[in-house]
Amino acid sequence: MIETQVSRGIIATYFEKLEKNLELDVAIVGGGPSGMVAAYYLAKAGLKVAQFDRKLAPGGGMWGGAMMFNQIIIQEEAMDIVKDFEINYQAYKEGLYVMDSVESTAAIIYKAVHAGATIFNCYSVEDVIFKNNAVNGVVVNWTPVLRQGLHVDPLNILAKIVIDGTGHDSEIAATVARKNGVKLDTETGSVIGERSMDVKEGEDEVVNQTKEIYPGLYVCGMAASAVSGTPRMGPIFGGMLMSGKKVAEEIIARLTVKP
Ligand code: 48H
Repeated sequence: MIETQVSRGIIATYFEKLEKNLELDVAIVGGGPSGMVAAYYLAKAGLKVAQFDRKLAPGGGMWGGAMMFNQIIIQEEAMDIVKDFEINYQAYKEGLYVMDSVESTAAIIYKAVHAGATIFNCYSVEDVIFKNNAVNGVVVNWTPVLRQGLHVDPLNILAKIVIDGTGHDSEIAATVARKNGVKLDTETGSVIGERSMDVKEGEDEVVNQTKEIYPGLYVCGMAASAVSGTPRMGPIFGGMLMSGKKVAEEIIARLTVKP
């Protein structure tokens, strides 16, 4: 009966997908623009990558543009990435370009999945796997379970590398430091917290601070700004895209065996 086949098709293939992703090269926490861009380049390089986002729709803060005006600004330096994602754009002024935020977000998600990344939406990463003084994977649970405060234990997913792309809260870096009493690679050894707005410095620093901050744990996007205590930059998204590409390139160089 078609009724059973519809259910069976969904259940069987979903569990196949989940099982295939229990051991990853890279687990990306957060499906904002920086994490999604990283997912695309990592998957394109042939790495096994899955992305976990607590919301129903990944895309983070990109859908809404600024104050729900659904346009975003990107600077010249990031336009090669915009072209990789085949997003339509319009030149504005002084090396700045304007894009539709909904098209941009949809394009990044679509390309990441087509390149081979798997997205698990409605998943919250509540902890990491921490062994031998390194991050070795993520601990996941359903977002609705956590929101309801239900006492349900999580599942574990191993990964050679974990990326914290959780945005302003840099949740994973904060959890690693707090739970394990370890020092991160920041000026204070802990999460410093983002500074107030400075567009130029914020954009430069989000890329500079994209790095491995603890063995096995990288930060990108706003999480990199928050961890390192550099300024926010407002609704300009070039830094997010460049941060995502940078973290992917560093990990590809590390995990890909050269012929
Ligand atoms: C699963 C989680 C968890 C968790 C969070 O904030 P984002 O859009 O991320 P970025 O850093 O790629 O982009 C930042 C940009 O959107 C922005 O806010 C800018 C440029 N602000 C500048 C300014 O001045 O304000 O997305 C993060 C994603 C979200 O989708 C969350 O749902 C998800 O991460 N997330 N997913 N487990 N523990 N924590």
